[in-house]
Amino acid sequence: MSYPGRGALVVLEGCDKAGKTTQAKLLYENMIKAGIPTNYMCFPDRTTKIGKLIDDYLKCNNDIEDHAIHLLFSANRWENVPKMKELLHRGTTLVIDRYAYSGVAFSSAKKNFSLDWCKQCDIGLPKPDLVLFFDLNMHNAVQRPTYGQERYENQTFQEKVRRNFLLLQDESFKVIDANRPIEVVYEDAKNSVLRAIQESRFKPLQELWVKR
Ligand code: DGP
Repeated sequence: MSYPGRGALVVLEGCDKAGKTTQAKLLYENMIKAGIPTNYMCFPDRTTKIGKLIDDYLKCNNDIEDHAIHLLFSANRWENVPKMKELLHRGTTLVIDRYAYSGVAFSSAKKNFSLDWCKQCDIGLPKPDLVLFFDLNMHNAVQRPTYGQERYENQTFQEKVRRNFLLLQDESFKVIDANRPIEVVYEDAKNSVLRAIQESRFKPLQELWVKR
């Protein structure tokens, strides 16, 4: 199958344990099976030098000042931009598990961090064509295996994160009810992704949070 034009930039967002990674992998595997050139990526990308610092921070093996860790998460996205652009312009759709919306929603849930300040370092990143926001009831989230193992996984914090995600909604957002069975959630996600692939093919890639 030949796919003219560019690939779509699809981002999966949500609070911890909302099922993003499961859905991102399902989307990736099924797009490949359908012959649609697709790559899976995730942020934080824990494989780079910056990513390793972030990994240690999340596992509470180190402490990094709040502004500094915010900038490191952003740097971890920027260091992957050349690869992302190359793939998109080659016609590959990117399915990305978390992006700058997590950056802003998590950091601005901390004391004295405004949404606006948190956005600054991610302005100009490639803008997603579609953001799937997986909305999971907190009561269901805390029941999921391994909940609570990493730094931000506590209910009060996650409730603030959820509110922040909803404040970041723009025209690319689709809210998905993640409380339903995996297959039902997947159908919803897949249909939106297929539409985004069709619609973004001949549209120029935009920049995130740039005011024109
Ligand atoms: P995950 O690997 O998807 O479980 O994400 C790891 C954790 O890091 C999760 O609690 C969400 C958080 N996180 C992801 N991106 C960012 C970011 O850019 N900034 C901050 N402060 N936290 C983030």
